[in-house]
Amino acid sequence: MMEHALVHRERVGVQDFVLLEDFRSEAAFIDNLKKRFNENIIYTYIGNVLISVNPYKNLPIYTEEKTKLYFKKAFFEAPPHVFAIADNAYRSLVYEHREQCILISGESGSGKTEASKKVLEFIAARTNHLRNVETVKDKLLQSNPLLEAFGNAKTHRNDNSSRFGKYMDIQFNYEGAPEGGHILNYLLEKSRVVSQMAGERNFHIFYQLIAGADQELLKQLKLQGRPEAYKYTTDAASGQNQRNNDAAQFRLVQDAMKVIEIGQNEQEEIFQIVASVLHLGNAKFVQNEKGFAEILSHDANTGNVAELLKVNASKLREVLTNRTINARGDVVSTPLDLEQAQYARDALAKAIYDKHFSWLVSRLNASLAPQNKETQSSVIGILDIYGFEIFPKNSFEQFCINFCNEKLQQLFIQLTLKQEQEEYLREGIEWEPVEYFNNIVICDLIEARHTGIISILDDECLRPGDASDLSFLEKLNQKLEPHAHYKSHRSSDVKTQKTMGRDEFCLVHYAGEVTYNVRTFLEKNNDLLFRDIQSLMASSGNTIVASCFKDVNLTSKKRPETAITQFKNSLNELIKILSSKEPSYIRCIKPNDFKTPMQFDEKLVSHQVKYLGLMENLRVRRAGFAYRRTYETFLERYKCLSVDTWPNYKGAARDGVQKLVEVLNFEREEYRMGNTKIFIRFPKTLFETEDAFQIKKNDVAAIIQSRWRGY
Ligand code: AOV
Ligand code: MG
Repeated sequence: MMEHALVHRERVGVQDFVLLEDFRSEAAFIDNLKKRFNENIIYTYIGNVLISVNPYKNLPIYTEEKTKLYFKKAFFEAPPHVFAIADNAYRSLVYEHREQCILISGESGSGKTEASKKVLEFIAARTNHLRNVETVKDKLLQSNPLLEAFGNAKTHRNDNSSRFGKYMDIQFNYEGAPEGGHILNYLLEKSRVVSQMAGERNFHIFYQLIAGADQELLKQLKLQGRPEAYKYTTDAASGQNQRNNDAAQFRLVQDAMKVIEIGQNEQEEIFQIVASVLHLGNAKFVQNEKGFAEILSHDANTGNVAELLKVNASKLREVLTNRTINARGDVVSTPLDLEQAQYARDALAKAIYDKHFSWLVSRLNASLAPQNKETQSSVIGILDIYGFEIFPKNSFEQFCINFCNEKLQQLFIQLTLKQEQEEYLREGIEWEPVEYFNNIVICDLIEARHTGIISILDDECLRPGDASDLSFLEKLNQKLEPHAHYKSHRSSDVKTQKTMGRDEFCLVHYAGEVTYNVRTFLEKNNDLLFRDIQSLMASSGNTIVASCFKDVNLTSKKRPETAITQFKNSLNELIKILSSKEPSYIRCIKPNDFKTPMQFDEKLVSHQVKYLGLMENLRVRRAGFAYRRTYETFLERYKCLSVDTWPNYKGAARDGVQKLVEVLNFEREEYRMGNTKIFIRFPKTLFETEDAFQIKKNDVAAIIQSRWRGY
């Protein structure tokens, strides 16, 4: 016999948070998530927002059979799923011609990248029957392992952590067949190339190449088959298992390159670049009698770099140990001390890797570009970007990442409220305004022209003379101190005074307080590479390296844009793109810090529920009506509850529903009749209706085979 609705609800919770009796209680919210998690149900809705809790184990919910279950289904017709989001977006695009984007957020390790892959896989399956999609689909799917090899790394939080932000458009033709794709990448964490926290690793590709290359390739790249041999990859201990895995992954990367049509020559050049970065890390400086850095002419490491990148070896040694300055027409060369030379070497390694990563993305884009350029394609965009980060010590990178999250939260607020308002308008129902926290004040604090943190930072970077990280902080303190979302050691609040260092400032983000250490802010924002290093690289015989460095205008007097300004501009571009599309949201939650299944840490989850703004989201959704369905759907389910509509009803669905609510004694304040939908204010009303239905159904169970999955 079917489980009674009430018992079922007790065990697996509600499938949409709007159906929680006590929608203001965070405890009830978390309890619902936990119940479901313990039953291996990782997905739950808040209206049309999908909440996903990382199960840290493979669940049988992505099979071909399950995939098909979501073809052409409305949200409530099947249990909540990332496939439902994907199918919904796909249908809106193809049948209603509204461009779509799927925004995936959540902290590191919460399952964003996995979710984005599921969306892509679903779309591949969904369009399988259409003509000529095979090659495009393969390329789209294979773009993931390729980018992950170069842009992901093992961190404490995630063994496969994305260290770059990614926005990918899938382009469809008029038939709804995928015909291409385009990727935008954001801010690769390039500092990882030269150093990693203890226990973390460099980007996967370094280890994959070392473990997976055959003897011939190793010889050609002058590599030893051990990551410990290289300074940039020594840190993370790697057992034999790890090595086998890296080797296997390397073969997948090579396969992916084939699918993407990256030819033999290009592959060679790519691996030469990866290898040259490893050799560069081992470059040895000695101190000469004058106290300056020197590289001995027989230093094999720089020799290898020069050979692999096809640049002049002695010139390379020279630019790594000297800096030429063009002072009013006079070219002066100054020798570097040891520390400066090491800095120059690391800066070069980071620049080569970072630029080559961007090159790889544009190479992918060339391969993913639609064959038929004539027709206008429409797109579904997928955003998988780094989540909010709060570390014990936060620097420039966290500042950029958290700023990005503020912007996306701002977009989320605007769009969810807007969507809600628009639905009310469409349905002819009066909109009831909702109070909510708008984080625009924090966005302004960071990016406002002339007065925001970014502007102050850029001013300090451009100021000649004694500008330093600390003078930057001083300016922040002077200009921002009274701001409600800014704190420093000078704050009037005694507790803040005591806990904050003299080289720190604190921002009260929407997701919580983060204390940033200003040291290295100027250097990272300036992101300077000495000119002579740059021009040497532009002369490289490796065509990828040459193209990466040559577009930098070496003669221009104008300073290039700072790192944060570039980031800000590309973010604002992104927001523009996203605002022009209809959004769907996937909010990912990490259940524990141990990357382990069946552990639900309530405190950890509670923190994420807060900073993802889920309670606020639910409140907005519930401000009006908890439940809404088209008249047809509602009638279809509940028609057996009135003799007027059962067993045969021929009239308009709206009239049928009107008859039903009269029989069911709905009070005036409990519901509204919109243009196409019924809106029910309280879950209780719906549950009573549903329970009445269940009781009735036991009588008529033999007659109706219900498709309902309302809970
Ligand atoms: P992230 O993208 O959100 O972190 P991932 O998507 O890489 O997180 O997920 C981390 C790991 O959790 C994966 O490698 C899987 O082992 C596991 N996982 C995630 N989702 C699922 C799922 N639906 N089913 C089974 N296992 C899953 V970061 O890129 O670090 O912000 O920066
Ligand atoms: Mg990721």
